[in-house]
Amino acid sequence: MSSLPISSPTPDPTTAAHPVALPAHEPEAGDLAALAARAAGDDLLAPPVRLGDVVPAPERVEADPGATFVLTGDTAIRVTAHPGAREVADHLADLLRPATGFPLPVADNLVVDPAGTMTLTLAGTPASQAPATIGESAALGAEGYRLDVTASEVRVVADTTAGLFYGVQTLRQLLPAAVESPTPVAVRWALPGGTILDRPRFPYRGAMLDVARHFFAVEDVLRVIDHLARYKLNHLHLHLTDDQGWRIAVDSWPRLATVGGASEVGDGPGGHYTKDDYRRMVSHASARHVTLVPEVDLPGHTNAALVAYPELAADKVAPPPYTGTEVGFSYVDPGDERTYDFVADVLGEVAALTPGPWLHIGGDEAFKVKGEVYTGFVERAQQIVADTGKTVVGWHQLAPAAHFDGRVLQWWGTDADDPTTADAVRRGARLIVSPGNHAYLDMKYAQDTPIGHDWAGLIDVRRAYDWDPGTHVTDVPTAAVLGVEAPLWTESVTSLADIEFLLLPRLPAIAELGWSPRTAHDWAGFRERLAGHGPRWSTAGITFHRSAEIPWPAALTVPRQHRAPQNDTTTH
Ligand code: TNX
Repeated sequence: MSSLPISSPTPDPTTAAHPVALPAHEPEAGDLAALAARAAGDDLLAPPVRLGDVVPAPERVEADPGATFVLTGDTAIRVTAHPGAREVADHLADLLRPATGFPLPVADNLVVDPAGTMTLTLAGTPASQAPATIGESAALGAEGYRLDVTASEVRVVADTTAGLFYGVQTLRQLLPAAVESPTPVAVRWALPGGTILDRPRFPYRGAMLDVARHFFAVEDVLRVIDHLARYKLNHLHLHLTDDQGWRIAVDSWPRLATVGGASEVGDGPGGHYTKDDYRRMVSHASARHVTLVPEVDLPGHTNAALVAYPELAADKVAPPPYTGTEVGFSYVDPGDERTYDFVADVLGEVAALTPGPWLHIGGDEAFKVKGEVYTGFVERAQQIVADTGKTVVGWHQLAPAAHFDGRVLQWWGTDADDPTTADAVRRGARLIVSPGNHAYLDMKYAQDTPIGHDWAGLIDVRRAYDWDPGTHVTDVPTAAVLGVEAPLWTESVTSLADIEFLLLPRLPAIAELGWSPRTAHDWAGFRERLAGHGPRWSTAGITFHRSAEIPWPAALTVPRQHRAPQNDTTTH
């Protein structure tokens, strides 16, 4: 199916009217708001959000300015009787209840009267290869959805629960920004009418969080997962180990976490995730259709492991803990068989904890392990990953090593002319693209950004947006591109507010590159659509960089639970 250009016409306010249903129960805050709005005659108002105002831009949008759905205290959510679909419906209700104050009952059968309902329909399952029964759903694929909004109902149809989940994320963005409020708000909960047909350009859309340079609590990681899900990103790569700290418990090598985890950049205490902590992250992510990609960085970036187990060092002497920000000095001994026991034990335990298909072995900046010794190590590590049943991912420094079936290279270069990577792709590798000078979220926005790096240049929102993952690396065909990922290294990042400040608003830019058809790529349109997210983040208490490139609404208020980076820069 060819992708159609985005259309987002302004609804005609004179035709947008429709009746607000009267609540059948004791009126609540939202009902009162709807009644008040009706009394004031603003049924005639167009919904505040236009159907095309979605980030990432949907593949196809057909607005129906004559139709507006208004959520009331009587709205119910109906869903196909299927555990995964039910989970999405409950997620939708959880998203809408705090701000609306509506009960929004969820019923997992489809026989209820459709009027006034939001219906999530699972049209088929890829496992059964059942023929799709509803409209265009046959073309929706593994993550696509169709959303129909009429005056009387809202329908999301998808072939998979992931597709339903993405339909729900779109729905959320189509409601007024007040929907992000943690407490009831009196507004008219209008949804713009029309149809959206949507599915992603790339199957892998991700972000990376470095929890090794600074350690972040489980709750912080869960919140980052929420941010990803909002923008239809489906992978969180966790950089779990580095010189400054080892962050995941490994039963067979317990000192990795207890000793190797007790440091971080600067003077902080560090920390590590227990296996239960990690399982919590896995389950929060999977409920949001996000796959965790654990990285154990090898053979370099391993000082913390050597502190815990000096037998892994070439000289068998424990180095002191490292809390600086240099790279490239440490390595596990590639000439000692015990190192491969360590690699197999660690990767085996991490694989067993991880339901997703990927296992990332790093491979970057191992400056002390060169040439054939390096490629020999990588080739053994690639086999060890395969022995765990996972597919190997590594930074593009793995490229010179022999191809291994299914392997994926994560390209983080700044010069797109990279014959070594292109050659690895010719030998069968697929690519995740993370150009340092476009997708690195630890780069400063501008010279005066108080945290972040600039070795790959300054990355303002436009620079994060204006490139094409499908054609970026010379001589790598789009078909070899699995997707895009935005890494956040945390040498200078010490709090959740810092994380959010660097993520937003660049993460949605990367998300659009991963999801939207190339025909939708349009900086002018993107910055307009993105502007509407400022009030959403403010209302939800999420920190973001108020980049001057984005025409934020004038009424953007400082949120109550505002958490700015230490030297308050969010107003830049
Ligand atoms: C390079 S990107 C690194 C990291 C640093 C980062 C800082 C990559 C694979 N390695 O070790 O944290 O630069 O931007």
